[in-house]
Amino acid sequence: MKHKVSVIGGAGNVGSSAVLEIARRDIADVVMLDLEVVREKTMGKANDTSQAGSILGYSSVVTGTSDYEDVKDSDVVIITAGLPRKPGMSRDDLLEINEKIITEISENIRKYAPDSKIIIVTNPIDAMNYVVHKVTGFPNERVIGMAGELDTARFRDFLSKKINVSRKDIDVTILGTHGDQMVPVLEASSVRGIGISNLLSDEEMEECVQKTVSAGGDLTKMIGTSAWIAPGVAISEMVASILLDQKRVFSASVLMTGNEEGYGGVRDVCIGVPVVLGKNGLERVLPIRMNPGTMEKFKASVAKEIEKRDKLKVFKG
Ligand code: TXD
Repeated sequence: MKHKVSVIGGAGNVGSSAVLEIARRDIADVVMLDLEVVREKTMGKANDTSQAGSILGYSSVVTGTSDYEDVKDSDVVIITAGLPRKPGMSRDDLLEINEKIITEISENIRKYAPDSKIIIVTNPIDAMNYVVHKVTGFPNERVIGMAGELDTARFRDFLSKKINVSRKDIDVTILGTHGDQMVPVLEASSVRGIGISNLLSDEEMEECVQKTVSAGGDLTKMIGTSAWIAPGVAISEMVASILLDQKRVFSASVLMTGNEEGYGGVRDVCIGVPVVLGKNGLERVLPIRMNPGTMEKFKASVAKEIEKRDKLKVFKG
């Protein structure tokens, strides 16, 4: 049976990039949903993606719509709707406006695709993930946030350039909030199992960490809006792992319950941790033995995210 994936905010930059990446893997039919006012544009982008399939040889059916009826029976719903950052803005500047948008979308997903798994991408991602959880009431396994996969991709890129080895052979994990207080875990970063501290000085590692932390803002300055190519690819990898039950490991944002091993009992906040994604969505949070310094940074990152969560309408009630 062919799978179905819907992308809410599909006519936007990240949405349409994700749609193309999912379609070209031929793993699902894809529905692009966006606002009524951009319905023509959404349908045009869907046609464009469909026509690319004639050249690339994929048969995924891609449709554009502004009607939630078309989202029915989706296996996975991706949310990329909302405002992106403009140069100089922080991700947190988007909190209030995007909470409204995400609340409305979550209500629609609950109504039209109650059995779907949701990947939330809209910033500030961990807080928006919390909103989706609360509004849909879906179990933890079925609501996952994408940001860590993008951050790890950036970290791997910077490390590969510094060490001068292929990105493919670099493994890293990033914990915490998607933002200035993300926590790249140096003791869990390696080139084919060789810890990066064997290959780089402390200063060089720190330089790669700093570049990773500022990568999103740097790109926003250069492009004039936030990035979409790597985000679209990252989303499609997560979707593939779920639909094909690949059980691949990602840094991703999940609602912590306090029972996950190794994270100091963090609960009722969404935060980035290493996870396994398979047919059930979130299958497992992997434990990680952090150095004391990393644990301190992780706790600071969680504290920062809790401040954000506390500002949400959905939390304050
Ligand atoms: O790693 C990550 N998580 C991120 C997240 C990486 C890159 C971008 N990140 C965030 O994704 C970014 O900060 C934004 O919050 C979202 C979407 O970014 P994008 O660059 O795609 O923004 P666009 O191009 O403005 O697209 C947003 C689309 C646009 O087509 C709007 O019409 C639509 O969202 N939109 C809606 N669709 C449906 N329903 C509602 N209510 C709605 N409101 C806006």
